[in-house]
Amino acid sequence: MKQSTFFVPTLRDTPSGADIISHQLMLRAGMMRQNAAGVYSFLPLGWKALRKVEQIVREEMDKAGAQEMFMPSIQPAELWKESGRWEAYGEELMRLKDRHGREFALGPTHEEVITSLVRDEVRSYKELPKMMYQIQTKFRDERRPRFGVLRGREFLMKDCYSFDRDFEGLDQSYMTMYEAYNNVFQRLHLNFRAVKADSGAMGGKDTHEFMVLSDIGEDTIAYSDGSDFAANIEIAPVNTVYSQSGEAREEMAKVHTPAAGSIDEVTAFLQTEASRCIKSMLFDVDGTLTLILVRGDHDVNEIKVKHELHAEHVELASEEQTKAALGTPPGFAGPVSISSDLPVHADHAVEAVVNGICGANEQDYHFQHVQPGRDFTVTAYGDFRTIQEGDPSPDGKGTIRFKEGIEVGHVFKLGTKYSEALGATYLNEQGRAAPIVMGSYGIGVSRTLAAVIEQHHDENGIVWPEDIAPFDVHVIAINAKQEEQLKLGEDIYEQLRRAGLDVLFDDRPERAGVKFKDADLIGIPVRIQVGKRAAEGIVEVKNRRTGEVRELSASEAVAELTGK
Ligand code: 9G3
Repeated sequence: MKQSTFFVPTLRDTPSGADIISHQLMLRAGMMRQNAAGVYSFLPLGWKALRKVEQIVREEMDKAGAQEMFMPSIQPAELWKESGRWEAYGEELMRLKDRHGREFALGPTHEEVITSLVRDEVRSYKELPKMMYQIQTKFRDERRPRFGVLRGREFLMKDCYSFDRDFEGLDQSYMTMYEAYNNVFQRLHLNFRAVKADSGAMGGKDTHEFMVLSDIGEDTIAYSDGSDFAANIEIAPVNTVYSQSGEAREEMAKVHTPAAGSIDEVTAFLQTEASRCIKSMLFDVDGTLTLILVRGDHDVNEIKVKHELHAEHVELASEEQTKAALGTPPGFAGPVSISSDLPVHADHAVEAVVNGICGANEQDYHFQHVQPGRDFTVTAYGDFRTIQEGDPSPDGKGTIRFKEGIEVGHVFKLGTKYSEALGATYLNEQGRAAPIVMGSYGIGVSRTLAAVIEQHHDENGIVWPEDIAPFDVHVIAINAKQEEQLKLGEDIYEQLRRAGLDVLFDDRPERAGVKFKDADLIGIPVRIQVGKRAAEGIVEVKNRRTGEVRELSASEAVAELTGK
């Protein structure tokens, strides 16, 4: 490809509104342009890079035995009504009507479509297991699209679905995909972790997210510095064993704490520490008001509340609900002398509190020297708090550290949630109808491309790993107005292309500085610079990552790059 014709509008300056490096560089290197918030065009250079990522994903899916197919983005609302998700999803689900007024969804994912396909076509256990995937545009109407394609409203996803006779089969499919994902992200030279995650609305039990470590990641990973434990902090389990202090237990006493509604205010006012406080928060748990207690230096984890209490819906009660149930604003809520039909669930750390402090369910009052079990009852203890840095790792090895991550992949064991909702059954060996057992596996392909740039750039621009660089070699005629430089550059360009390499040739009559800045932005790993010594047939071979420059004859350079 000659740059005199290539459509690659590079930018000198950082565009406003691009806050992260991958977004900035994808715009500055002329890889993409925004059409609307969260909606992008991939220009030729960006599209080439995107297809290289896609190709690695495709190769690993095919190797894993998945069959590529392609499903529509326009999905009949009926399917989403059958699965119950038409109502469940709000404004994020993009909807449209056809000319006859029929309702459709613009596909954010394809469980409904593929399950209805399999329902209609798969009859017998002999046809299972099956694994199908597609690489397709998804639509999700994010309220605040940002960070370029990292959180867009139209993006490229590889979504794969497995269909098995039973859960052992699903375990096998899941492991196969899990390994394929490791291969994909290793081949993309990404520093990533597979972390235990929350299946959220998808149901099912096992699920892992593949996280690219990055400070701008929106997810937080809790990982151990002494083992390979890693989990999304949303679900990272805490199994710390707490020791009780040996101090003498004193009688509970009410104390006036004027306008001290927060833990910081109470600990400052009473000159005590947060670990002696008991934080009481009222939640609506599937319609039942429930008091959740955690130690003052810990945070309630709502996803854990949902799991521990096997609830579908968990939401912090409103101030009115708290006043009605406990007769006090949230800042002074507590578990002492409350109506017995209000369940109290406490995090394990609360059980070890001695002479604790909690709200007295009265404006401006707390209790001191409170003893769980003696002064209030706990319906049940459980793991309700978010893990913290410094906690012991749940596997007993090492200490927990936090790291931000970009979720580039997510694998789910769906079980029979969709096959039962849509009636996708098969006749088992006893001739009886049984629901197909499913898994679903996603990779954000355009998001992954951005993640590669997040991890592979320097102050001058992108530094592509060899395997996914949009071109193999960048040839530059430094002064294209100089006949022998342009001619030698063209010869090298043609020889490399004939050898099957993907070559970008900068034949533009631009100043050297412009050419080098563009080349650094675009980030092709190997560069051949044809300059002053062209007349002697000598060129410079430059390594974009290390900056190393070597002088070689044109033929040596070509031989080295073509391996001949
Ligand atoms: C929706 C909307 C947004 C969504 C979903 C549905 C995320 C939704 C989860 C998944 C699960 C897996 C197959 C590939 C791997 C991920 N956001 N999810 O289901 F209607 Cl608006 O997409 N799907």
